[in-house]
Amino acid sequence: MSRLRNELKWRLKRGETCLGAWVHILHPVSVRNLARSGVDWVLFDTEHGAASFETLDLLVREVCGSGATPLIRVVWNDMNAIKRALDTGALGVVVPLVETREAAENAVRYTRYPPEGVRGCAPGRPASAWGVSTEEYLDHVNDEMFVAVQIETGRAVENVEEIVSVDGVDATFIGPTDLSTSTGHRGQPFHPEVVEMMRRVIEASEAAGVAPGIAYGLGVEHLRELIDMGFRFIGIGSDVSLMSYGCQETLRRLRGG
Ligand code: 3PY
Ligand code: MG
Repeated sequence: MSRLRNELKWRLKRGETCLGAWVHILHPVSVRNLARSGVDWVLFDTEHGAASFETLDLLVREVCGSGATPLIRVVWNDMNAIKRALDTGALGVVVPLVETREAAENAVRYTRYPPEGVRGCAPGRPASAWGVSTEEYLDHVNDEMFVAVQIETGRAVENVEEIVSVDGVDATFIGPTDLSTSTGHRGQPFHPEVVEMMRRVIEASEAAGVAPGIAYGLGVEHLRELIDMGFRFIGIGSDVSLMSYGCQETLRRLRGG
């Protein structure tokens, strides 16, 4: 079996739940430890995050082979943004603000080398990040590629059944902040009307064999509720929030209270 294997993709396909974390601390020691902490995926953010591709080139390889799948959220559903993201060695993308079937089809095409897609071909850097030959990378990467589309507007919810029907879409990934803001509930990411929209996305995704995902929850109890609602591709926090949580919990237990 190739070292280039995307456990996240195959586990979600089997109906499992996969938990991951966002990277804010752009340092190899922090990224390496996060990737080896037991999370199923690690997400670097180039939509709202500060990382440049020069930095990501060094950090993504800390995740390759760790057991966690390295993902990048791209700034936009753009062929060049996706090409540059995947050239770091990331084995999947999270695409923001996908609203139509056509946008989802494009996102998938941008991630695949021809003939399946239109990704420009220069496999040297991503193959080296994984420690495999360019031949091995080319042989496996189209099949191992993971694509999550963010559902975060009313229009996207209206079109969700069409969006999840696109071959190659592995997961939906609700952005509660954008979804609530764009539907008149700014500051209330889990307003009951927003939660109703989330339920529709979960149902449509599962019916199409796509994993329903969500970017974040509001703490451990709430994350448990989100799992019980049916989400299976879930952000449990960031390196920063998890470090704070670990510190606060440890101190609480030692000091009581
Ligand atoms: C959102 O909430 O809109 C996101 O994209 C993830 O935080
Ligand atoms: Mg968003």
